[in-house]
Amino acid sequence: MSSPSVSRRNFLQTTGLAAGAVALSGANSLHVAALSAPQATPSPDYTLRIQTTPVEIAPKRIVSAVTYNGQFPGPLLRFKEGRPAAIDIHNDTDSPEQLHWHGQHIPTDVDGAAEEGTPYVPAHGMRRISFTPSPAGFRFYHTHNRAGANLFAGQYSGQVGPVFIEPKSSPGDYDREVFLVLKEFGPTFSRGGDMDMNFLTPPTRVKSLESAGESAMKASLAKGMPHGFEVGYDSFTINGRILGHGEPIRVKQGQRVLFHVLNGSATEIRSLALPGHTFQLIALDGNPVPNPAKVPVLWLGTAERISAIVQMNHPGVWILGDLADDDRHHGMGIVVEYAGSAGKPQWLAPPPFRWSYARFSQPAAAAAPPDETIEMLFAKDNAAHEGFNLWTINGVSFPMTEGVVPATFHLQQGKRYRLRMRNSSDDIHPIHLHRHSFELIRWGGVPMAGILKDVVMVGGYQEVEVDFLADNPGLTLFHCHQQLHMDFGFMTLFDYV
Ligand SMILES: [Cu+2]
Repeated sequence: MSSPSVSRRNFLQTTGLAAGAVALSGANSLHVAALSAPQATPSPDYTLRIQTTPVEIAPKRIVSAVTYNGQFPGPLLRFKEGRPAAIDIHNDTDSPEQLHWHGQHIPTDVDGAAEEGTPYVPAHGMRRISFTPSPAGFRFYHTHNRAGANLFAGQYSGQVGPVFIEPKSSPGDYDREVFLVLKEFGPTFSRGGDMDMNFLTPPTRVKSLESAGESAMKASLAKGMPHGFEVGYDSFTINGRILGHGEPIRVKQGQRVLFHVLNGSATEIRSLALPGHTFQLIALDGNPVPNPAKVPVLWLGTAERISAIVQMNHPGVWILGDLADDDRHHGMGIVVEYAGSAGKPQWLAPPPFRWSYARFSQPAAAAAPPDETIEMLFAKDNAAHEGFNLWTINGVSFPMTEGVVPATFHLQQGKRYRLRMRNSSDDIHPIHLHRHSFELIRWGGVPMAGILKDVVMVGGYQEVEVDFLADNPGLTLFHCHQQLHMDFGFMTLFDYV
């Protein structure tokens, strides 16, 4: 996506052709044709090619990355809700790959997670996959390989691309759509030094979780352990370009611009503000929220998406950028330029603001009781695995095998489950459930309803409750989306019994 603005594509002709061919040939002749000419398959809706390519993030600043189709971000894939689609995934690299369709309710053989049993796309091989895209909204695709200590692998590289599944009917109260993918490059390991990530509301913590986490950390440091590894970056980009080196978003006064923002980071939580403007947030993780509300700042954990409309009513040349000065100075921003305005792009820090999903919830929410509640305690064992923090759910670290292991939690189809997640670490964890969406029930002590997501930030020493309906049988992966956390134990599996 060299330009942040993307026009609609017409990709429907291929599926139409395939359906026509079946109707004309009849069952018997189709069977014979399939046996005698297996190469005569219809063309796919999309072809993705995983390859190592140079990515120019600014003039003469080129990084080598594993990309989709030689570009970063990967191409925007538009699907129609409920219309089957076929995608050819070619892997031109030397390593088997997994392509995960994040946020979609699809079967395990195409979801793109080895832990669920999805076949790999072999090195120098290909897989054609077919599924019916669902649910409608802003989704994305990314690699699901474990990176471990390899900062060229997994989501540290360039394997991230946006997906938009068009709803059967669209409200469409906007003039144009702009997709933004936030992503860092140039990762390096560092030791500890937690960044200040105190932006969630309420700032209070659950005492018992805090004392458990703090005493575990103290005991580890007292034994002479260093802080576990963290990851930092030298380059920050929106749509693959460092601030000031990509095409500006050119707007006109009075326009309503719908931004679809994806945090494509492997590890970082990101923020975004546009001086003099507010965001009317209409969807979280692609799902319309019950209460579209105006906010001055967007916050997104890894893999979270926000769709928000900005009324362009403050002419000038502005930086739409991250609140962290250092990250913005190193590129995390994009210029918004009004027609008729000129000059150096301006940044103004927004007033202090705390993030809460509650703003977008149904008021006076009271969730129906679930059929069953599953308790989960998240904990960190500082630097316990070769200098990396080891993560546990209920005391168990997920094995680092990238294969199928027995599931820990067993579901019955049709039941509604509540996950009560308790975080005894000071890190914020963007928690992701595959192949299902969940509803936020309680977050930081506040009850809520009507917000459907597939990633939720669980604050340091906080508790979060979400409900989901077990309606998509098969192995289902649950993990923290922070690559360093998921790679070092922070995963578990559900199955259906
Ligand atoms: Cu985490």
